[in-house]
Amino acid sequence: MSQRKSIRLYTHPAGGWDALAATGSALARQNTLAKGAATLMRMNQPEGFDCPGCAWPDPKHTSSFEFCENGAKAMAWEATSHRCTPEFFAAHTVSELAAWNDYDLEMVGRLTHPMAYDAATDRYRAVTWEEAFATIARHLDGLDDPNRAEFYTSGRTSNEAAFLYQLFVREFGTNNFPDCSNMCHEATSVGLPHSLGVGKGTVLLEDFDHTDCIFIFGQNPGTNSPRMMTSLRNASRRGASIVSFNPFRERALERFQAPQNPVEMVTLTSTPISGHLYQLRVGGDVAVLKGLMKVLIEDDARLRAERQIAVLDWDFIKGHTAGFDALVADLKATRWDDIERQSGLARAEIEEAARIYAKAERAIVVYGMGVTQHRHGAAAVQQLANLCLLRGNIGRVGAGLCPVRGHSNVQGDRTVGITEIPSAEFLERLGGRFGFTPPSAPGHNVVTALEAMVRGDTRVFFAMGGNIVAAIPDWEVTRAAFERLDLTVHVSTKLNRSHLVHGREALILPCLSRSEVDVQATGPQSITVEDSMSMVHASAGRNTPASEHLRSEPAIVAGLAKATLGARSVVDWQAFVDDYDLIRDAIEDVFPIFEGFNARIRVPGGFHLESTARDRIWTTPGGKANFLVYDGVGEDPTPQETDALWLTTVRSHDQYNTTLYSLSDRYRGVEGQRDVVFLNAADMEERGLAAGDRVDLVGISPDGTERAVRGFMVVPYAFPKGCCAAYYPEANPLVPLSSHDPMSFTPAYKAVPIRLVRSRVEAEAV
Ligand SMILES: Nc1nc2c(c(=O)[nH]1)N[C@H]1C(S)=C(S)[C@@H](COP(=O)(O)OP(=O)(O)OC[C@H]3O[C@@H](n4cnc5c(=O)[nH]c(N)nc54)[C@H](O)[C@@H]3O)O[C@H]1N2
Ligand SMILES: Nc1nc2c(c(=O)[nH]1)N[C@H]1C(S)=C(S)[C@@H](COP(=O)(O)OP(=O)(O)OC[C@H]3O[C@@H](n4cnc5c(=O)[nH]c(N)nc54)[C@H](O)[C@@H]3O)O[C@H]1N2
Ligand SMILES: [Mo]
Repeated sequence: MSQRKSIRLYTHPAGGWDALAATGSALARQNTLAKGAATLMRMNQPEGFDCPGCAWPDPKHTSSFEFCENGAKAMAWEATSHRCTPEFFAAHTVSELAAWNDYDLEMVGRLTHPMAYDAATDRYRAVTWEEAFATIARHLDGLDDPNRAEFYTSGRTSNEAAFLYQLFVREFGTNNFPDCSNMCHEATSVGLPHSLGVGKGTVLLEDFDHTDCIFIFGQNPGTNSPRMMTSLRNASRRGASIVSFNPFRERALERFQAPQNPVEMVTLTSTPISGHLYQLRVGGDVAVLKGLMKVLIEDDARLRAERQIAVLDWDFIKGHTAGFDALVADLKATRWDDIERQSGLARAEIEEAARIYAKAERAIVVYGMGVTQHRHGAAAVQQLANLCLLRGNIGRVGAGLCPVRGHSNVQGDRTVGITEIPSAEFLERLGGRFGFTPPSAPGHNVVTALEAMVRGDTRVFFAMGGNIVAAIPDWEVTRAAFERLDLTVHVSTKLNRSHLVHGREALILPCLSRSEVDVQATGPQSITVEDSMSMVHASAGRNTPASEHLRSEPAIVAGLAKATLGARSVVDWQAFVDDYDLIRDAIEDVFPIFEGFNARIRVPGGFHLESTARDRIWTTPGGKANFLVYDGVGEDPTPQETDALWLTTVRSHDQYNTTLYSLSDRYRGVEGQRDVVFLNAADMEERGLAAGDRVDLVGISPDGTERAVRGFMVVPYAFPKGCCAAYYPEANPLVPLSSHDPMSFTPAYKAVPIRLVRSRVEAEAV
């Protein structure tokens, strides 16, 4: 579909009437107006289903309807009346569909039948579930080593499905669990335990009602977790300071008109959100953090000497932490010149921000992909923890560290065992509960799985949800690797790129979505999810399934396990499918933190999974919270070539990861197109570029391989000098697979060195 193109400055606050209008048109596009409205009212209600959008918590899942534009879009996208049927597949070859854009692919609608690729006709054709399972079993059975199969998970999968999935995969014999979280908050899961003993956040939603100050690094709440705007708006109105660090002046960080608030809506007023919005350079976070801490430490020394006033929380530092002296030594050795150059901010700006932080009795530090998706994402997360620890801002009401997770159950999937590096204790409990010996060798994450595929070691790729082919870096090599596989299988709700870049044999298995009723032998089932703040609650859909042929994800895992393992299996798979309570009992047996699981999810709002750091119990080897040193201030901002720019890749307001709700990005003023690059005026002038010019983005290659995306339109934007931005996933071919964090293996999606080269396409008037 072509959509009207334009570029214009957006002058309204975030939210407001435009959000309501956008919701209406999203529902209309999916043809779900009547059903859509009813479905919306059941979302995030005690008896309803969990929003399939982001992982931000709901006010106890007990309150009345909370409007969220992007939640509504996610729901409309699932509850669409469009269908992707066997007739559709019969009418289009896969080669033809491969030329469609991602928006048009998903707009076809919900998948209705299991489909298998037929090489003779280059089409997908309908097959029965039994045929599909038999095909997978044949391939898995034929492997000389179970580690030649990869089992991907995307974070919408429920705890119940994820638990069964990891059980099957481990009984089959591998720990190869590439997971969307490897591209997302892995830097948190891997970096934070060294600091705090836990790899999760330490705040609850109510902490936002008690905090004096919120620092937000590299996260765009107005788009990616819009319900967070309620907390930010309330905090701002209470007088709490909100400070953000982002190369974009994201509109929702500036001001927000609450669609729930009749006065703001009618009077067209709005609430300012971030009193201080610092436009740091791409990759400038560590430099800023070191600058902030340097100021705190220097102010503390000075004020204690002059007036006996402490800026640091000395009781906390002495009683709870280790590594303070090494941190101070490193900060003393860090030069302001380097901090200013790398961060793009003036010393005075960093001092101003540090003093806001120091004045706040209770502070929350929030962060997202702008911090994690870097070559040293995990180490950067540890610097955020340092900042909290200096003032004892962990384990107190109104204070703490708040990583904002992505997919609605990405955190839960990890909690119930989707991990390529399982602990010995977990494996022992799992094996003990079921009576088998799970494999203990570490498996693959997304990057190492792709490397194994590129080497030719992998034969089978199975995906529980997601669209990995579009989400990963370095498309030219990684896509070729998918095409060399013997079998690719995707459990999906919509047609996407991963079905079209496929192995010799390929299957699409259509599953129920969260808003649909899931009826098994003992009646309608509910599933559970864990949000960003470790609250676990039940979710039960009510809509009629998009097709009678759909199966639930737990039923699909069970079908797969029965076909593959047969009588070899020690698990009664059918019993689990008949009654999901039994899956939850098994989860509780393996993970003691789920004690009383079935009873506790029947309480509206669910329950909180305990976090030791929140209670100031440090489960690190030394029993203390650790200050950790980051060597340097971040990567060199001018890699070799003088005309290099740091490219960051971001989400538009109208996409959910690789799913595009439209081709527009309202708050950044871009309509009907996504092949654009945001660039500041000075960088344009230096390169002789004008608005509307077409350029190729060419990667500055670490390995001699040319990586480029072509014909992107230059959009002038107030962006820091030496940096530019383009959309994910269009810019993914530019990210080298080798460019990832050595600790967490997170690809450096937010720092890609590139050059701009004028395209051989004509400029357009804008
Ligand atoms: N509607 C909607 N909701 C979503 C998603 C979606 O795509 N659409 N995706 C879900 C998922 S899986 C995730 S992980 C989250 C993602 O949510 P976010 O973490 O908000 O992800 P991004 O939009 O990729 O980037 C966040 C911000 O980082 C800024 N940024 C870029 N580079 C840097 C940098 O070097 N430093 C700093 N400080 N900032 C930088 C960008 O300008 C952007 O504002 O949202 C989840 N929710
Ligand atoms: N350049 C760049 N690349 C990035 C990022 C970035 O910021 N920049 N962000 C990264 C991040 S944070 C993430 S999380 C990944 C996302 O990677 P993925 O999680 O793999 O991708 P999604 O786009 O969320 O997956 C969309 C597909 O999920 C399927 N789906 C939707 N709902 C369900 C369901 O209920 N069940 C099942 N089985 N399938 C369902 C649909 O078929 C849909 O097409 O991308 C990463 N890639
Ligand atoms: Mo994510």
